Order: sequence, then C-alpha cells, then structure tokens
Amino acid sequence: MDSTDHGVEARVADLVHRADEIVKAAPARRDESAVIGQAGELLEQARDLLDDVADPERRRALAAQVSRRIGDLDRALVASFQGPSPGVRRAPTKDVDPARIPPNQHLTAGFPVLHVGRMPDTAAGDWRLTVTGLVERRTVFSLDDLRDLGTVTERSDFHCVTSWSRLDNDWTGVRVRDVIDAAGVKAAASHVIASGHPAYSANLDLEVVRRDDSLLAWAHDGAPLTREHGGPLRLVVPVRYGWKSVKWVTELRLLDRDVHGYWEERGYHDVADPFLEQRFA
Ligand SMILES: Nc1nc2c(c(=O)[nH]1)N[C@H]1C(S)=C(S)[C@@H](COP(=O)(O)O)O[C@H]1N2
Ligand SMILES: [Mo]
Repeated sequence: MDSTDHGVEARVADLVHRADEIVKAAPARRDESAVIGQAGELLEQARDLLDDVADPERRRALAAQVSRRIGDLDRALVASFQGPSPGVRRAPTKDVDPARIPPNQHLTAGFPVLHVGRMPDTAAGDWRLTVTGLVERRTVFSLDDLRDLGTVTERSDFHCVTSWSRLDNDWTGVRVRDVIDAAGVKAAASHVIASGHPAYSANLDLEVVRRDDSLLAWAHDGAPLTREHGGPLRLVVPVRYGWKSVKWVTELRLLDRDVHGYWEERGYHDVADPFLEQRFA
C-alpha cells in the first residue's frame, strides 16, 4: 500500500467522523432533516472516494462503515418526516369548506419549511432549468426565458404528507405545460421526473403536470419566492402531496415509464393524491 492510499483512507475517515459529529448534534436542532441531509452529503463524498482505496480489506471495512451510516440516516429522515414539522401552528377550520381538507390533514397558520439537505445559493440570474428526455429539443431555460412563455397566477391549496395543509396559496410562475410544450413533448412521453437541489427528485404523471394549476413558480402570495421555500424556482403540483413540489428545480425529464424519485424510493406512494390519502406505498 502506498502513501496515496493512506491519504484516501484518512479523508474517508475524516468525512465519516464529521458526519457522526453532525448527527450527534441533530436531534436537538429545529432543522433536523436539513442537518441529516448535510451528514448524508459527507457520507456520499466518502462513498465516492472508496474506489480509490487500493487494499480490498480496508476498502470493504470502510464501505461497511459508510453504508451502515447512510442506512441509519435514511431511516432517521423517514422518521423525522412522520413527526410534526417545525413551524406548524394550527389554524382554525371552522370557516373552511370541509371538502377542501384531505383526510387526516389539519390547517396550518404559518408556512412551514421542509426539505432535506442544504439549500443552493445560486443567484436567480444564473438559475437554469433543463427540459430533457423525450422532447424534440433538449432546452435550457433561464428565468427570463420562462417569463417569456407567459406568466400566470394560480390560487391553490398545499398538502404536506406530514399532515399540515396550507390553503389559498397564490403561486406566480409559468405553467409546466407551456414549458414542456416549448421543448416539444414526444408522443411516447407519459411520465416526468423533476429534479432539484441538492439531490432531490419526484416522479409525476405527464397528465398531472399538464394541469392548469401545475406551475414552475418564482413568487408566492405576491412576493418573490424566498430561498427556503424553493426560490428562485420551484415546481408546484397542488393535486399531489407536497413532496412532489420540488424546490430549487433544475431539471424536468420526460420518460415513457415510471421512475421513482427520492421519497418514492423510500417507501412513499408513487401517485400521492392527498384526497385518496396515498401517503405510503
Ligand atoms: N428540493 C427539494 N424540494 C422539496 C423537498 C426537499 O426536501 N427538497 N421537500 C418537499 C416536501 S416534503 C414538502 S412538504 C415541500 C415543502 O415546501 P415548503 O418548504 O415551501 O413548505 O417541499 C418539497 N420539495
Ligand atoms: Mo412534505
């Protein structure tokens, strides 16, 4: 074994150690899922380095350490999403048409912030959305390009699987339909996988993203979308649980088959209709 191997091993060990330190501090913090996401990023970096560890015994031992921790984090994340979200204050339901509230949801007075991992810090002017897969022209859009396709405002309700719902959100942006049509949807396309920072994704039926109220939004309730709520650009699909509304969206990929996204891979429902209470697979 040469000195480079020791260097790689030390870097893997350091990343694992830093991830452990973050996890130790996590349960006491308000943004638990974000903290777990940061530890996850370090472990992903450690996993990427493993191939460079020349000694097969050491490589196997380190790989076991890394994957055990990644498994623990995945379970902790799923658990953290099953509890109440930080920032949820219940709102009264008395003046609301009960038909608007999906089963086992309650209204929130605020606007909770929920995501895994770190927020990106890309400036709005540098933001790009790529539409790719089964399209005539793979197209990269800036926010100005999207605005040129026609700005709309749609009022809709937002339902998070962790059981809070926020009614009457005014989302301003462009219809997803208009964006994918600008790229030319091929006849074979039936599904969309939307990806966003840091390594998040969600799958949707093409039919659902073609609805009038499915938007790529840059403003909420008349103000520019804040970073924590997915600014400068997020997907909004009101007829699905909130996890399908990918924040910091960077890519829409059209497919002729269903491919699971981040939460669908972790046991959440493929479709996610809140009125059918499709929480878990
Ligand atoms: N990129 C990204 N988008 C995401 C998430 C995430 O973890 N990463 N979480 C989803 C979930 S579970 C919900 S409920 C909504 C929350 O949006 P909000 O933070 O604006 O309330 O964002 C969704 N979009
Ligand atoms: Mo959610």
